[in-house]
Amino acid sequence: MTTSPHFIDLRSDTVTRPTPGMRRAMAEAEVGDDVFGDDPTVIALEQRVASLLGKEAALFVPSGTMGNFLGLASTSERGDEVILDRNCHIMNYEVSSAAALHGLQLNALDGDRGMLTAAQIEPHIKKESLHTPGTRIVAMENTHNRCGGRVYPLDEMKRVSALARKHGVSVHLDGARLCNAHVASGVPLVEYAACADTVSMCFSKGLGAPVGSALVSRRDVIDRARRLRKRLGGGMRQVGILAAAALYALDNHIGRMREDHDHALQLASHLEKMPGVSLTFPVETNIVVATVDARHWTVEAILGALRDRGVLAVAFGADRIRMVTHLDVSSDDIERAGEVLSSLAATHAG
Ligand code: TLP
Repeated sequence: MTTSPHFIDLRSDTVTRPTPGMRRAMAEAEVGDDVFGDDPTVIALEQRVASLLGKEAALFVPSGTMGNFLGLASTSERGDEVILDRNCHIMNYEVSSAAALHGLQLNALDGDRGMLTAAQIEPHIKKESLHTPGTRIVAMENTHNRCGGRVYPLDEMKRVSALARKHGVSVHLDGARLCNAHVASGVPLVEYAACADTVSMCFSKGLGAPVGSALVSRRDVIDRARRLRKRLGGGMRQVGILAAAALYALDNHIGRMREDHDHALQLASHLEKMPGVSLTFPVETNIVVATVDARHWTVEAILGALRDRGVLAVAFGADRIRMVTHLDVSSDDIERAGEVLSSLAATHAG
């Protein structure tokens, strides 16, 4: 679907278009063939992200999906088991890549709004035996997309990490929106990253770059991931043009996420006032998920009514809608979206 500029596009924070400053940085980027290892802008980005997260090395990859896959595949063997939350992105939206491409068994547990605790995980950790797969990885997601952009409490992440280390299990962090977590909680990125062996972080979500994610880890893991990336056809050539956008985003777009979080709270306060609509989760960052009561609305009807009034959102399960704020949504847009929600509420009152 092509969206005309007058739409307020809350479908995802992936929809942002590069700003003029970002486009300039891309146009001016020094580039080289990154498969030969000679793209200076990619090298600068990888060093920057590694140091931002306090790890030895990083790898620029085309997507968060590939970052997650490489994080898992580079720290496991076929037939190993991964423990994760049932609602996480890896379980729900990555086309079973871990199973289909690397033969991993995913053991999904029911987290509390997306959060698994160490106490909950421990009884599920298996030692490899004649009969059982070995648990090789525990995966966490921060912020948690399906659970409304929830921030993983750092203390629990530390406990999960300590448990995993005790059992010789690796930890993967899907940090597609880790910067949102950092801005909302004030926890330094390095502290989150210290809880994990591999971290995937996206530039193409709240950070506002058009493409790209990074996987960060130890040098030997990243060397392995680089080879697997090539196998998947993800070795890119003069990709410094995209790395420049990511560097620009890291320089300019982290602090401003506060605005997105405020905007999400404003949207939530309007949604709460709508008859037959309730917030599914408290809003902590830039994602708002609301449950639609079938006695008042269908998800299709509410999305259609919003679209007719210039606001785009997405279905998020049978009875839920999701709105995501980002840098292409201004305070004026939020005000207008609020008016649209209020007018829909008035139409449906009583
Ligand atoms: N999430 C997308 C959709 O796939 C649902 C979105 O619109 O939110 N981890 C998390 C937590 C994500 O939310 C996403 C994308 C990814 C990984 C995958 O990133 P991409 O789309 O770059 O492969």
